[in-house]
Amino acid sequence: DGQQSLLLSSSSRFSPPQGVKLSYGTAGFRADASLLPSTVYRVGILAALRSLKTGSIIGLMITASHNKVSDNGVKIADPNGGMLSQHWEPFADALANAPSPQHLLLLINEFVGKEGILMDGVSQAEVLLGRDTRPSGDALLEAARQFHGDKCGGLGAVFMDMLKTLMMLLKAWFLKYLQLPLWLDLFAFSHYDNNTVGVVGAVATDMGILTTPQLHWMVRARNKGMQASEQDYFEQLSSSFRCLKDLIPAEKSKFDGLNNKVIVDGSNGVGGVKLKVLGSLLNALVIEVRNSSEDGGVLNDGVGADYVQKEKVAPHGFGSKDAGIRCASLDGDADRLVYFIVPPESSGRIDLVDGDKILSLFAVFIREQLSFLNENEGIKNSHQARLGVVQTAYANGASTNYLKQLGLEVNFTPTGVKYLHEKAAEFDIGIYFEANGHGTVLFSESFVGWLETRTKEISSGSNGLSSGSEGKKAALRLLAVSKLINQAVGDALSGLLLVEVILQYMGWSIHRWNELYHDLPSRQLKVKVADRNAVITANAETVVVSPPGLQEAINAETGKYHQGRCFVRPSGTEDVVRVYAEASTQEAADTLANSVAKLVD
Ligand code: 16G
Ligand code: ZN
Repeated sequence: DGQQSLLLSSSSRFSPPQGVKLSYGTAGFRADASLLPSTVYRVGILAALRSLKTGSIIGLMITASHNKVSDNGVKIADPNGGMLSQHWEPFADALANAPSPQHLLLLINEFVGKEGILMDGVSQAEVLLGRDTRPSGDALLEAARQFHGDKCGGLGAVFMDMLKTLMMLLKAWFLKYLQLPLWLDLFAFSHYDNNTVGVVGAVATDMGILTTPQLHWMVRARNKGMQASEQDYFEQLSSSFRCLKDLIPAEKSKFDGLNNKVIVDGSNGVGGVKLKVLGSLLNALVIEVRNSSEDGGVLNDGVGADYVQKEKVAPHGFGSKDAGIRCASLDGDADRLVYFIVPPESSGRIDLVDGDKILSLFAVFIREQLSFLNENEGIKNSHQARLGVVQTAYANGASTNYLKQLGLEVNFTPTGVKYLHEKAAEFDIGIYFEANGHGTVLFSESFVGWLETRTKEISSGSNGLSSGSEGKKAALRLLAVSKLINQAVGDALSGLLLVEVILQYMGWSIHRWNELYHDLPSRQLKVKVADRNAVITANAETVVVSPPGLQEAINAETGKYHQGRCFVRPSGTEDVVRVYAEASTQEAADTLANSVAKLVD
């Protein structure tokens, strides 16, 4: 009938791709952009439902990070700015793969019932939309918006129509086959009869072109009742950077001209543009951006943090002219950051200063500040902050040794930000980084509250901390770090500012930083297999539990190498099994990786 055809026509504009099984995966849905309109449309529904369920603002980001420019993707930011609750991922998968509009409607209703999502005519879903610079982003954003009203419209017309249709259809089916009118009454059908009264309203606000961490930051800030425009983001980062800069002891800041300049590869994406804005707000640091999206290069093509970290070569636009200068690289959506040093001769190879080393730098600095706090008379009986670091199996073994030797608690989780973030949130200060450059420093609310009280007492002179003492400065510095570094998700822009100000504080060159420890040689390979999910791992992906016998075979190979370490895991973003090997020489790491790759094949 009429309702049915309305529904069919609206969904047929966004029918799911044939023969493709979509999975929410490690970082949302990703695929060739041409396959994604239906997925983004459906994630639009998911975001609205998530907003209703949590009574909070939800983020929807359209990006495929470091993937090639023809790909795109979509992921959700939860109310606290973190990743979508893992408990909703199966629903996301089911939605994306629903073969027909009828299936889609049934799924939604079943889920709404199961989750007890309130559709009371009062609650309103609110979703912030962001996208990176990919050419497909604009059209995909429109697909997401189909379910929401725009800011002025208030109620999402299509969302409303769709739900109305959905309810009608279901009502008919349920009455006919299942005789469940009571259950349906829970959804207060009468409200749907009038177009002007919505049982559900969904408002989507387009925040424009953003880095992924900017959108996560905004969602978090909005839900905390704070100012959350892009300008607020820049203000908060730049003012906390200035605060940290002003707290550098005079005797420590011994700089030559080179040391206040960093050259940044923007991966031909969104990060470079934003970094230019941020840089213009800072006096104490010169940021030269190359490979910004407006420079005309192809996104992630021979540029960007993923390329630099995996290939260990300089990105396009960098060469021996940059030898000795501090260089950094962002990925396509600016949630990853690595540093590197270009060698004097154009050998191509670079010295990579990866996520593990960024973590180590942060750990050294924060540990020092905590020891200043603890040494200080005035706060003897107070909070002993728990500092923890979180890594994955990809962390270079030398970094783990270094951190342990500093006396730090090192924890391991599977690959993927959601796992690391969750673990880091257990500490007063939790630092997490993946070797690939994604990471941040999380401060517990109670510790931030404690720092706030302390620093206020300090400024009113009412406690034992003498003004100008190292204890006071340490408290102020940690508070500034908690404002500078993104609390929602790893953020290359805030990470870069923190690295820069710590280097200035330490008076360290990038070379000095790089000497904290020496990476063990490593090799990564990928193996195409019939079914990558046949490989099942445990212990933060360090052990294969299935297929049987594989781990024993890997152990036997690894045992042949001095300082050998090796693991395999199915990729969450590509249809491959990944192999990682480490050993005392590059040649040994290469051979180990190759022989284990054969075992997997
Ligand atoms: C995604 C993850 C990243 C992880 C990578 C692993 C997020 C936001 N990103 O990019 O953390 O390192 O996937 O990819 O979670 P893989 O499973 O293909 O090795
Ligand atoms: Zn990314």
